[in-house]
Amino acid sequence: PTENMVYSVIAAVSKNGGIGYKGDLPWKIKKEMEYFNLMTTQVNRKGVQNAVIMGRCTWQSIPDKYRPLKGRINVVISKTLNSVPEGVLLYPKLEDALKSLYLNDNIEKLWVIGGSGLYNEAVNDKKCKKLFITKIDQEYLCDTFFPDFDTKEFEETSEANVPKGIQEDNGIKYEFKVFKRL
Ligand code: FOL
Repeated sequence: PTENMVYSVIAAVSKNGGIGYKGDLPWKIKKEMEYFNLMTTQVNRKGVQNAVIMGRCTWQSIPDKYRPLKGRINVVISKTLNSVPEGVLLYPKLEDALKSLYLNDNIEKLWVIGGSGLYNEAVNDKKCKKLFITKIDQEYLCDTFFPDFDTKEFEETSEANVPKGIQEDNGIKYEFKVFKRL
């Protein structure tokens, strides 16, 4: 069982390495958000869903109208939150969540969707096999950043359903990258 305990990271990162500012995304890129929605939602089997695993601040950053993220099992990692809406799972630690989610045959893929604390755990965890990183070709004022990771541990790869080349939405250029752990 433990050999199937794998998961991926998905993040959008600015040129200066940022992922957030004052509890929000530093940018508004509709098509990029649609990519996040598609990648985290789509499954290969019927009757299953993916899980999106996030820290407390990321949970609280999702607009009310989109929260919990639909069509996905929402999992919040927090030692301080007391309650989450019905159907949302709450665990004190990432490892606790992973152990329990892997036992559930109705869950297909596990996605860590932020923020910096969970991203940092994930890039240093051998069970995290892939990083889906959107590189946004602009600098933004940010107060949270994607962690530095050992580039020698990863190589760029291509992936079905991930568009290649430079993308652009309302004047902002970005590129979808996928890295797999070596
Ligand atoms: N990864 C990528 N590639 N882009 C992101 O914007 C991103 N954001 C987070 C984590 N990984 C990411 C965390 N922040 C929503 C809001 C904030 C957020 C993640 C998701 C959200 O409201 N999502 C809805 C939007 C649907 C839509 O506009 O199409 C969803 O259903 O996914």
